[in-house]
Amino acid sequence: MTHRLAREITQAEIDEYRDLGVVKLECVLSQDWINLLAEALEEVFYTNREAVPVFYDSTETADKLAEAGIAVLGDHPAEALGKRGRFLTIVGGWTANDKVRRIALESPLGFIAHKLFGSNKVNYYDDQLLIKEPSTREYTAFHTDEPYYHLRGEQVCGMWVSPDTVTEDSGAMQYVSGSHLWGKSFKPNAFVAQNPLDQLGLAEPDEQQAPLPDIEGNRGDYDIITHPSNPGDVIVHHSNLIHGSGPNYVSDKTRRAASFRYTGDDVTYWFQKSAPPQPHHRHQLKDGDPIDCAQFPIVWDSR
Ligand SMILES: O=C(O)CCC(=O)C(=O)O
Repeated sequence: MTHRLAREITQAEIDEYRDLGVVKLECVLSQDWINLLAEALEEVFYTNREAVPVFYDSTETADKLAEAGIAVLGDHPAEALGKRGRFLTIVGGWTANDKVRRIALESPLGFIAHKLFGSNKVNYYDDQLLIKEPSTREYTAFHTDEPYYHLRGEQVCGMWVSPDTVTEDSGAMQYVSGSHLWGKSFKPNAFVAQNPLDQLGLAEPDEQQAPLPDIEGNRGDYDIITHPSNPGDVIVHHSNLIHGSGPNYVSDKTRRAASFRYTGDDVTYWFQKSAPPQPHHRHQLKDGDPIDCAQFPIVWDSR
């Protein structure tokens, strides 16, 4: 297993991350990490799901919301798909699966965060693992990650990695370019619908947060970057950047992905009441504390 990147990160890529809030680093992960990720996702979703701390069947959630009269995101081509696939999500996979843990803590992802942040120290925060099975209708509604985290600071990113070739049709990630610089904090949403969680009674309201605008319904008004990806690519986004994805319209390919979250020097712990509670987040730190502890291990240190 190589702990080095397959190639150097360029200054242009660092600038792109800072200016747009997202950069796709092509061909940076070696095949052994990609294979390990494919095995890890298979294990956590299909053979050992009971072990993970947080599991959502977002297709089931979408159906429940629709029954309750909530407008779930959808479109005609997605509704016309044949046998319906599921949109499944896990949070905290690294606490339950050794392979996810190895990728999170030992792969070159920590080094990538160090390069993009310009940070001397990098901590691992958590992961979200996502599967859109063949013919999955559900969108991932546009959102930012910041309101789901108990953190303050600029140096927080998600690294989206797939062991599959992901096309526009199979749910490639989409990002609202530059939105990390809007200076706003947005309410978290239910992922399959644009409604804020607090409106659905699923999170505490936070008066500092605004509802997200309807980006999906007004796509022409925004600069949306779509990033199809190949195995070996790592797409890094700022935690305040608005992002989402479409259905998996492909009938014979699962779209598997992991989003690994890292933080840099300027980040401290802050309890966030809007964040859905998660059993593996133990809240032993106080607001303003540095986040170094077993829950958020240091993965890069050049101090
Ligand atoms: O894969 C998706 O559809 C969503 C991923 C995401 O929200 C993230 O990486 O933070």
